[in-house]
Amino acid sequence: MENFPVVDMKKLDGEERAATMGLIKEACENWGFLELVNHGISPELMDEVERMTKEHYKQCMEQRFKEMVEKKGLDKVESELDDVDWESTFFLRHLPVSNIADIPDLDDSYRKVMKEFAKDLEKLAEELLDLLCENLGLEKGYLKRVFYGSNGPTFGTKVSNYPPCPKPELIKGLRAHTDAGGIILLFQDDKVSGLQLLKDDQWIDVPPMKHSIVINLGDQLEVITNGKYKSVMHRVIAQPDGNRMSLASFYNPGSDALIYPAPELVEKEEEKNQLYPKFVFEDYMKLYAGFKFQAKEPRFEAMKAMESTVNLGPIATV
Ligand SMILES: O=C(O)CCC(=O)C(=O)O
Ligand SMILES: [Fe+2]
Repeated sequence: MENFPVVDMKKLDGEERAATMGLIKEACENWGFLELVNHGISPELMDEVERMTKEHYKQCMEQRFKEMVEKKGLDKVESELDDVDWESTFFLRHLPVSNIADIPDLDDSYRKVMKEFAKDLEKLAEELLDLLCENLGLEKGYLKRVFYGSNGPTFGTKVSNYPPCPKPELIKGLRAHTDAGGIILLFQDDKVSGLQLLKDDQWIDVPPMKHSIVINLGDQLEVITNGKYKSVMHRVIAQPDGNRMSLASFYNPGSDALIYPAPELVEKEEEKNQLYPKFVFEDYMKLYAGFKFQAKEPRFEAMKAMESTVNLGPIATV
């Protein structure tokens, strides 16, 4: 089997640039996932983020998780559950407006480190969008502009812990889904594994690797690239031993951004019979909220049906 694509971003600066761009292209076309090393985010900062996230879990989240498990009887289930995930999470929003100051239980040093980490991730996300543009033959800045809408992109981090699970065959850490948004940057535990992606009908482990950032593509990039790149199903398997930490940062379009296939990527003969819809991102998110753990195709179909009843084009004045 082919190896999971690992991209050394340092090579983008030297004579291996073309080969590295080729690797990114291949990963986007065939995996929807890739793992970045030498991505420019300092290993010391990542170590701080990890240390503080694990400490915060112990101090503020673990007890709450155990009480939830007890209350719902999750440790005693006898058959597979498809409506619950074995995870403990909280969400930090960075853009358009940060909510870090409003999240209870975070100490000031953790807030400061997370802000710094988010700034670096935002920069990396935008750099990656331009690499994608280059590979797709789109003008530099195209994806960033599409995501901008009128208030800039939406960007946030889901901080998760997947505690040891006594029944991993019956409860998933996180059920299979594709991500709704744009580009996702994941800082995952380097010791406890669990993330898997679906490739050619097989679940494949995303290998833990110290100080790497795992990238995957969301539904919006599938629409904008007219299916040249696809969002890929993934899930987290809970482990019987060890607590897995992950920080998934979602760089998404702004709520009023208009999403549709880039005209350069639509073949002439496809124009009448477009595969993908045109919609406002927040409408997609409203739909996704209820159907996250289902296939994306019906979501695209529902947006198409909406498109035929709403005119998203310029308003005719004559
Ligand atoms: O925790 C992970 O590794 C993945 C999380 C994820 O896929 C998500 O939150 O959408
Ligand atoms: Fe996801």
